[in-house]
Amino acid sequence: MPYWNEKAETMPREELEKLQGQKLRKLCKYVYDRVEFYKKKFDELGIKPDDIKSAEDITKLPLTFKTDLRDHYPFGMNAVPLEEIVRIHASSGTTGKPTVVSYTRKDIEDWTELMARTVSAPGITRKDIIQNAYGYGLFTGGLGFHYGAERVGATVIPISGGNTERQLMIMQDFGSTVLTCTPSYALYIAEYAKKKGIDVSSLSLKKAICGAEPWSDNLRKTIEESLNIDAYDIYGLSEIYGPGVSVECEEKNGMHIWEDFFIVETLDKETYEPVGEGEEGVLAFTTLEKTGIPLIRYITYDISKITKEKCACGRTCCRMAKVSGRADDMLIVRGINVFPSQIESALMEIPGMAGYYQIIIDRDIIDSLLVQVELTEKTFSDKMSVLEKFQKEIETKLYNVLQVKANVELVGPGTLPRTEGKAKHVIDKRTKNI
Ligand code: DLL
Repeated sequence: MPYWNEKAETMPREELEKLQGQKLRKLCKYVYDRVEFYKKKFDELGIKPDDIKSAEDITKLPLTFKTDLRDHYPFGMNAVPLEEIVRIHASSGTTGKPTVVSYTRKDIEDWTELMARTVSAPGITRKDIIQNAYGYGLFTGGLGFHYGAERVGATVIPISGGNTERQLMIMQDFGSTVLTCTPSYALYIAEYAKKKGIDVSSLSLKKAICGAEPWSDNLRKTIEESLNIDAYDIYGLSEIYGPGVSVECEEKNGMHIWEDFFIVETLDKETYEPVGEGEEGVLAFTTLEKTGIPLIRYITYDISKITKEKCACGRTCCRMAKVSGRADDMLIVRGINVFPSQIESALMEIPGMAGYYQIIIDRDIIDSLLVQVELTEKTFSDKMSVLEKFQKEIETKLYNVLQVKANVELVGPGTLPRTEGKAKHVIDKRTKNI
């Protein structure tokens, strides 16, 4: 198994949890002394850093929300003066100001270590040529992968996202063995290759590490088949460095969370009380090593579940299941909770769909849910009566999953928007009517 840091990755759990406790104690003192926001929170709860003795004491600590970062925009939650900050990243939200994250030199060094482990876990080595099609810039994907892949000693092509024609030319000419990009973009690259008549089996490409947005196992299958590769899921968020929080190993059985750097909790999405191991909830992360903007119990809104069972790869850190939705992305349509991920999962089981879809919600007197589904050339050329039957079948399937009626509109190949970054699957027009 290609460990990057065998000692850290296979540490017995007991030792790991002890280490987490020691680091947590140190972190509490660090933030109490340096971050006004946390000092105030600790004081309000009547806790002192010394009250924290072990990793289990984490539940005594305050929660941190994205709004806290926004309220202290851009640098108000930093634990060090700007002279010690060597890099800034930011993630653009749907509204207003971005969420800003500051990194010290130590943070960049730690993130590079995390990304080296992350790149290695799916079996990538210094022999690989990595075409890094995550965006370079304020987004963490490009530079995060770049540093980690270089540390491993792989050959990095810093191509960034976009210009798909050129992506394919470089892939052919340079013999890229690994593609790193969002699953939406991997799907588009596959589609483009097909359109251009490129025989994917003639490429050297073997693997892709895809993340930064939710994707179903069925979409994974489509990407793997259409590019003739293995695709691995990677999870992360800017607030917690960026990519490199967790990744699948070659077992493809959950994403390993690098627990010597983070304490992860699964919390009830309404009460934020801890739920049991294996139960779904919102993930919250505490950063054990960050010095620029350390975060305690940061609520991600991402819904997943955790297992601490040892993986067949030998790694001992816990694994998170694929993100099944976001607590704040849940759509309420006619009073029923609808997760976009449920729609994707159902659609991707249907042969004949191209992999692209869009969910449009509107309100006239009552809410309406429209799902536009893009078809492949082959399916689209079927007779009208066949298409009508197909449309009804999808509507029934969606109703069974969602328990709310969705109208389905079948659209022709190439109709729905493509993306080189994160896809926008949901258009909620109701906000303007309220
Ligand atoms: O997307 C960091 C990243 C870059 C991860 C490249 C993986 C690869 P943000 O832009 O801050 O950071 O967005 C973070 O994206 O809270 C999740 O909702 C979502 N997300 C990230 N990875 C996954 C994944 C980067 N594998 C937000 N599955 C997170 C589902 C994901 N959702």
